[in-house]
Amino acid sequence: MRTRRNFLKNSAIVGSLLSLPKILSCNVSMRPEPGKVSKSSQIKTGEPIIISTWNHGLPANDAAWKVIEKGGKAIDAVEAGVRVVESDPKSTSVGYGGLPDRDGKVTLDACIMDETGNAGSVCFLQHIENPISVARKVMDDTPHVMLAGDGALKFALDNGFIKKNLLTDESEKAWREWLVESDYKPIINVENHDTIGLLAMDKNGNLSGACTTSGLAYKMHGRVGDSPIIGAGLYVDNEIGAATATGMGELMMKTLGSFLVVELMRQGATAQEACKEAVMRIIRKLDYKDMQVGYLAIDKGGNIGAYAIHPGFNYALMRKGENELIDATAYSR
Ligand code: SD4
Repeated sequence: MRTRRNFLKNSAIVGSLLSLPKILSCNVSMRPEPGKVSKSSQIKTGEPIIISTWNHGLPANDAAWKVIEKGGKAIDAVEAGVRVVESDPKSTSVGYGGLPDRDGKVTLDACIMDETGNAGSVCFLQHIENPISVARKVMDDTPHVMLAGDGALKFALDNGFIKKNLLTDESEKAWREWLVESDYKPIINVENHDTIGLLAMDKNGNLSGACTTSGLAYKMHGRVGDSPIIGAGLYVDNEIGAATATGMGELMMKTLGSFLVVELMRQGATAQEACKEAVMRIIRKLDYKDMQVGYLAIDKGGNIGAYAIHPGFNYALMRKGENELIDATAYSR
C-alpha cells in the first residue's frame, strides 16, 4: 500500500539520487536503466556459473561446482571452493603453506558474502587452515562482520577449529632465503597464483562470493590487505552482481575496487566495462607501476568481466560443467 510515510521515504531517495554526481567516466557507456542488465546479455536463470582467480581457480571451481550441480546454494559453493586452495600446501599465497610475513608468521585474511548481503570476515588470523570457514561463522553466528588477530583466533578455537602450524618447510625455506637480503619488493603475477577470489551463481540465480589469502609475502607483521575488506577484495549485491579482486591490496583498498565494480554495473556498465573502469580509476589516481591488480565480476544476467593492470592475470571459468583457464585482458602491454 502506498502510505504517506512510504511516499516521503521514496521521494527522499529519488531526491538524493537526482543530486548524485554522475559517477561513470565517459569511457563507460550508460546502459538503458540503472540496475538493469540489458536483455541481450541475459542468460536464463538456472544456468549456474563460477569464476575464480588464477590457476588454482580450476580445482576451486571443481569443488564449488559439486555443490551447485546438486542444487546447492552459492554461499556453500564459494566456501567449499576456496577451502580446497586454503588446504593445499603447494599454494604459497593462500592458507596452509602460505608465505609468511617478514617475521616468519603466516597471517591470513578472508571474507565471504551471501545473496542477502550478509558478510563475514577475518583478518590477521594465524594458525587456522581454513579462514574462510571462520569468516562464514562470523557471518552466520555473530552480530559482527569482522574479527581480527587474537580475537579471531579465540573465536575460531572456541568454535572447534583446530590450531595448526601453517608454515610449511618449503615456505620457511623461502622466507629464510629472503631474509638474507630482506629486500621487500612484491612481484606481480607470482607463478600465476595469488589470492583466490571466487564468485558463484547457483541454479536459483543467487550470487555469493569468497576471497582468501595469506597476503603479500614478507609484508610487515600486522599488515592487512584488501581481501578481508568488504567492498575492496569482494562485494556481492544479489540484485546487481558480484566482484572480487587480486593483486596489490593497497590499490584496491584506496579505491574500494570491488564495491566500485558492482556500483558501476548498477549504473549500467557491463561486467567487463566495470572491471576495466575500476582498473582505470587506479591508473588515473595512484602509482601503479610494477603493481598488479586484477578484477573479476559476474552480473545478475550471468555475464562475466575480467580486467587487470598488467598482462598475466588469468582466471578459471566454469559453466555447463566445463572448467577452463582464460587470460584476462589488461591495460598495459
Ligand atoms: C593482498 N590482494 O593481501 C591480496 C593478496 C596478494 O598480491 O597478496 N596479492 O594484497
